[in-house]
Amino acid sequence: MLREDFLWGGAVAAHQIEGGWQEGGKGISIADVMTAGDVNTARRITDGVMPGENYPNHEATDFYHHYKEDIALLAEMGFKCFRTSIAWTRIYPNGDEEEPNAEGLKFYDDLFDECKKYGIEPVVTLSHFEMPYNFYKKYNGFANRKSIELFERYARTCFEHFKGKVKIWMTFNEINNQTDWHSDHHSMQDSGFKVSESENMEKAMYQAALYELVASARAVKMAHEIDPENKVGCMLAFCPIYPYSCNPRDIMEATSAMQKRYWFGDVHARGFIPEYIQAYWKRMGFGEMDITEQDLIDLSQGTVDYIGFSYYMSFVTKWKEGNDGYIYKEWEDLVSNPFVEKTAWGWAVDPEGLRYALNWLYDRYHLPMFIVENGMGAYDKVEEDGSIKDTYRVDYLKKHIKAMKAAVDEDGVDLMGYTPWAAIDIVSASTGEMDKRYGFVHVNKNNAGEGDMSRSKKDSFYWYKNVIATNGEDLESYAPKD
Ligand code: BGP
Repeated sequence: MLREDFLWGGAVAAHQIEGGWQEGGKGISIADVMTAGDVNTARRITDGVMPGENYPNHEATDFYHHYKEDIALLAEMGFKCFRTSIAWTRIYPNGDEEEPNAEGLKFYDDLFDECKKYGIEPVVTLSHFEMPYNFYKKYNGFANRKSIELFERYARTCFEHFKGKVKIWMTFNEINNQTDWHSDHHSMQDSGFKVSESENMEKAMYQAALYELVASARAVKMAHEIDPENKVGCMLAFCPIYPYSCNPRDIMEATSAMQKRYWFGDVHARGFIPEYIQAYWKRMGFGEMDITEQDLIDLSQGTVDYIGFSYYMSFVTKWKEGNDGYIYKEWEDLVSNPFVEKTAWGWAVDPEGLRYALNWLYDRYHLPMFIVENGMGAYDKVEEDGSIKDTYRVDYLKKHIKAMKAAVDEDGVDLMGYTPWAAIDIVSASTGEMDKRYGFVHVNKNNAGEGDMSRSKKDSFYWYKNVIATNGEDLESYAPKD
């Protein structure tokens, strides 16, 4: 059985939902300079906002103006919590002002008050792929030690200002995506710098991640000092990396790959830099990393209260002849899993992998677990009567909820909550599309930007409403339609 106080909800992120990119004194963020892509076309990062380009996050789904209507819909589904992020650029438009922007703070005050009105607990990420563009331009983001101080300032403002309103926090969204350091996409989203501009790209990624982990630890410590009620988690993109076969070489290849992708979690939760990753840096001849005695103290004192993670898919890796050092390059070393199906965007659908993830993480950290993202991007069809029969979405979520319940009931995992991605349709982070949909609530807007932004309930809305009402016991029925 899931806990009585299980946090059922849904997740979104500021840049993918809010729009209002120039309202309320907001500054330009990294997401504001990312163009639209699609399943075959990568998003581009332009040098500032350029005329004639299509930037889907500028308007997104206009939650900035629709939030009351949207929160009412989530309340109707029975949400216990709502995961969103604060856009750093609404609070510190350029990332380095001395004083915060009062209008930005007010927007989130109003939003969190609206949630509270319905008894919905806000679950808030401080940094979800939306660092100030100026933070990149002027400081080179987390490639610069100065970033720690700037992030601390922002985090302190949030913890102090929203004290009492927000108690469940996360620092950096999917901090470990930058394991894929071969392009600027993840380094810009996760760390606010272009890894391609560095002399040694891999070393630069690790150094930025270290500064970020120190900034996170300082924020965790600060959150506890400001309000002992605060619970702060990390947020890992968890894609288990399976060995392709029982060939011992494949097993070791997968072990090494898991270390590269999850050392971030070890630092967050255990408070020290694991030996295996230090040994790897040495082996790669990176030389001294910039990490001080004080940083190490901060890491040990700022360990997280729970493990937040996203789960969409699993990966598989296979040893290649000659790779005796088990060097893992994510963009070259993954192979397809013949046992699982894939979404239209090629993401492996593997519910059992969620049970594996919960076991792996819980065994390692013995901290409460929180699944803060899980879902399937799909093309939805609006029928003539306006309904959306998204049985594939229900099917995906049902299988994953079963797997998560097995981890709790049969494996003893302590699970706090589940916030599928996404509560409402939003702009996709990887492709910038609207038509890669995840929501229980449909938003009438397509990839071309056409549509009146009206909201409507998909069939999954009624299904999820019943799941929440029965605390996950009934995964078959749908609540009565209105
Ligand atoms: C995670 C991000 C989200 C979200 C989700 C789905 O990586 O934390 O921001 O977007 O994945 O990915 P996408 O939107 O690319 O389909």
